[in-house]
Amino acid sequence: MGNPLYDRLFGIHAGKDTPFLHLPDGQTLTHAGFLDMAARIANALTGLELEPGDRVAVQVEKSAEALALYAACAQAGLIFLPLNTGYTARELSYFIENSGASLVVCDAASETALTAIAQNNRARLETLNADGSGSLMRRALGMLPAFEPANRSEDDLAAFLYTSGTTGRSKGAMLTQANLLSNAETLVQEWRFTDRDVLLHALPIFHTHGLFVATNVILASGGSMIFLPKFDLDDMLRLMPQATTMMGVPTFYTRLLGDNRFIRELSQDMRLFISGSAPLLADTHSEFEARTGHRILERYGMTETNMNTSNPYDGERRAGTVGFPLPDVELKVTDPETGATLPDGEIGIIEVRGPNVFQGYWKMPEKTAAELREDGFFITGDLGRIDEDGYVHIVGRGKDLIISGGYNIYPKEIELLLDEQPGVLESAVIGVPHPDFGETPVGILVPAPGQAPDLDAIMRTVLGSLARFKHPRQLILLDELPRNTMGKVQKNTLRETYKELFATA
Ligand code: MCA
Ligand code: AMP
Repeated sequence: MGNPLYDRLFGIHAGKDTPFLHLPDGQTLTHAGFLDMAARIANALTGLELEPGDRVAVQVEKSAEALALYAACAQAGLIFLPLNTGYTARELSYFIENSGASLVVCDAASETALTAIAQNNRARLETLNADGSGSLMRRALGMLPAFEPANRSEDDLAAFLYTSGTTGRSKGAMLTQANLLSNAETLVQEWRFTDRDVLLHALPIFHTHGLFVATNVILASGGSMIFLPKFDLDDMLRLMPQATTMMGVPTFYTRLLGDNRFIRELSQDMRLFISGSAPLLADTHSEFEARTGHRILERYGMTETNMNTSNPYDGERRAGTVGFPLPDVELKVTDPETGATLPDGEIGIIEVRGPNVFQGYWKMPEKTAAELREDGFFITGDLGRIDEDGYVHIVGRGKDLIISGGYNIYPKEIELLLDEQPGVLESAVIGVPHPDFGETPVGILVPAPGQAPDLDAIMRTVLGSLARFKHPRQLILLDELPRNTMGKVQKNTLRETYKELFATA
């Protein structure tokens, strides 16, 4: 039967001594060397009695070994569940429990905090550190560098990615091998990737963008990556002349443009800059073109769907739009009330269908039914329109979501925590414009009658409970929240009131 994901992304490189990862220490790992590492890890995983279909929850720093763990899971038929390194133990506990993970892999620094959580959920725990050390690699190094891939079909699950929900509970998006493969292979074609490409990779590898878009495209095309632990301006400027392509969130582009050392010559050997995960301002697009001569190619995707649309490689890359639906992806704009398809030009909710669309949320049939129609269309919650030339414009969000530096934050999750704090009657969390992160959350608190909530103490609680990127940059006390006649909080009014809060930050 085979294992399409392994065979088409990884196995195709067996025996190749061509570079795959250019690492921060100056070393280069070849495709063959990477596959050896992956096979050893796959042997270690099966040695831990994991079986195809088991979930492996992974919260580790970005490294070659971390990526090889992803390959090993594909090879052994395990479901890979990457987790943001910023998540606190409180957040992780939910993911481990909800997914029913059989194995937790974490940095040694989190071992103490996570051991009890793993034990409570009858999961094993292994460590993997940023430098490749830890118990998992100790096991792997004693193993053979060969592993017969587990038999899997394209319909088998390959990964769970948790996405926050409007109710505050995260949902595990179930992605099959076919979801990942179809998108990777389409993007290679659309963006003309070849084995000569060198991708400047500074994104985290626990999200769709850095893992499935960037890494899978390079795997499918046979190119290589300059694999940086994180976005660092000095590294980006130093290494760009060695790259041919870059993928980033808009913050990457605004930070590059904000530095005078980012001069045209640095990008003269680059053939393509791609942006996504959050709206790229048309101003950033034109400023980037003026500085470098390159027109950034913007595309649009989601955790549940991988990539949906892209501006064209050859045709006009239109600033402020996300381009056209990808081949095999159907996209329509519908009336939020009735679900009826709207004529081009009208604003409504974007819905998508295609081989890229996920299978539903793990163990959440009601939430799946609410967002994934029986006919296969996924209701994205993004507001958009299709212009007269077929370009898709995202004009806003029908869902209450804040995107900060490419990370999604659901206000409800923060509100639930704020509402529990002493002296707080209720709260509303809104996103306001931020020059570096695009948007940032601000918490508005209404004191309970006669109470004066201690904002510093509340911030300390937030600090220990939620990942850093979710922290409201400011807490504000207000006597009451603006409401409409139905009693619904008017977040638009609040956003308008506080839109200048970080205007010059
Ligand atoms: C880090 N911090 C953040 C963020 N990142 N706060 C808010 N929003 C963020 N995105 C915290 C840090 O912990 C730090 O805390 C402080 O803010 C400032 O850190 P700084 O050094 O400025 O940040 P950084 O480490 O340079 O990171 C910024 C970043 C990074 C480079 C924009 O967040 C990033 O790589 N974002 C990419 C996210 C991504 O891959 N999204 C794709 C999702 P302290 O103040 O305590 O020091 S996938 C997706 O959306 C779909 C599928 C799609 O279409 O792609
Ligand atoms: P996530 O749940 O992290 O996968 O984030 C997906 C969301 O990011 C989408 O539903 C959009 O709201 C947003 N998004 C992704 N790419 C773009 C883009 N190019 N322009 C505007 N919003 C985007």
